[in-house]
Amino acid sequence: MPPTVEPSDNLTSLQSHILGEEARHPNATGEFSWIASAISLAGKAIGHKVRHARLQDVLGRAGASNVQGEEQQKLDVIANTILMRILGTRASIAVIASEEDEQPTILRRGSEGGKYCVLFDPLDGSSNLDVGVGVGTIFSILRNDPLIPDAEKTVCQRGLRQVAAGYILYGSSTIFVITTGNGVDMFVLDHSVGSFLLVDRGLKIPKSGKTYSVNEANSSTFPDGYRKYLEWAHASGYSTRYIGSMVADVHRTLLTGGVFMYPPTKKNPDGKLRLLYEANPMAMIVEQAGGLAYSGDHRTLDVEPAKLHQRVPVLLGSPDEVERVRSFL
Ligand code: AHM
Ligand code: MG
Repeated sequence: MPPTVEPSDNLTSLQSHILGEEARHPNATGEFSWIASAISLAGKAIGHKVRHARLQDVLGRAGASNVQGEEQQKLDVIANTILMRILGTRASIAVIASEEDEQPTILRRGSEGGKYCVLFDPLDGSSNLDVGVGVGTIFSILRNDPLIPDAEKTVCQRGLRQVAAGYILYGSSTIFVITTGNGVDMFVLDHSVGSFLLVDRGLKIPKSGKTYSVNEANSSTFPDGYRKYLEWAHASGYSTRYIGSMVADVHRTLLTGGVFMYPPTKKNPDGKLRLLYEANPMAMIVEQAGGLAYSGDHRTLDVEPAKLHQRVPVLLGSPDEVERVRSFL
């Protein structure tokens, strides 16, 4: 008897899903799906490196610091190179900007067909790599404004203007989460077929959830309101979960509810996380899933960026829980 394909078998790949979405827009050129396929290919290549890190001796420090004074891991550099190389081949990308590079890279001008800017953190949470904890790639896609000659100014757009955003989590499975402004879809890498396959469409974050995720060791230097919230959460039967890897912490919050935060601290008075390639893409995903995301008093997606590596405080998650934290601030 020939093998059967059950209706429940998952056969929708990321590629076909994006092509299908594009086909619904009469003016779509297919360029966006080329970018999504580049990011998915880079995700597979980076995921492979992450899984084999211990075997291939690519764990540990690269011996250099990035522009933000943070020590680069060998895999930060490898992941950055993989993304740069693969995205560099896509004809519609004008500018790419990475957490690891001081300045954005101009690939081509608007007059040469450059329509999009891609911003990314190639390997977020990389200090966790040596101990086998989940890490991730975060990306944000913006339209290129051909009238702005300066690359840094071109990428300094408010999060509301993102065309798409997402992350890849290299955890116990490799998970690709993306939004193009029409809900949030989740894919899992099936190594046997080599594709990210659709596992959830129109993902919704739970409205509430009794979990908070924050580096509580910094709490003595948090602004008062956060400390009061934590006291309230302790007294109200909340649990704490903190991996210290934003992609993994946000992914858990998205699926099971609760709140994730990186408040201002004495060491990082503006917060630690970067607006353009960490806070904004995560805020778009969380909002598209029905959650909320704030940076200080402002909705994160409303913050006007002043520079590429700008940091902002982050508070995101289930709507009820984010509002609760805000009521203390
Ligand atoms: P990175 O981009 O240098 O990896 O730093 C960002 C990471 C996030 O993944 C995580 O949320 C945060 O730093 C953890 O910081 P801390 O160790 O201060 O709690
Ligand atoms: Mg990061």
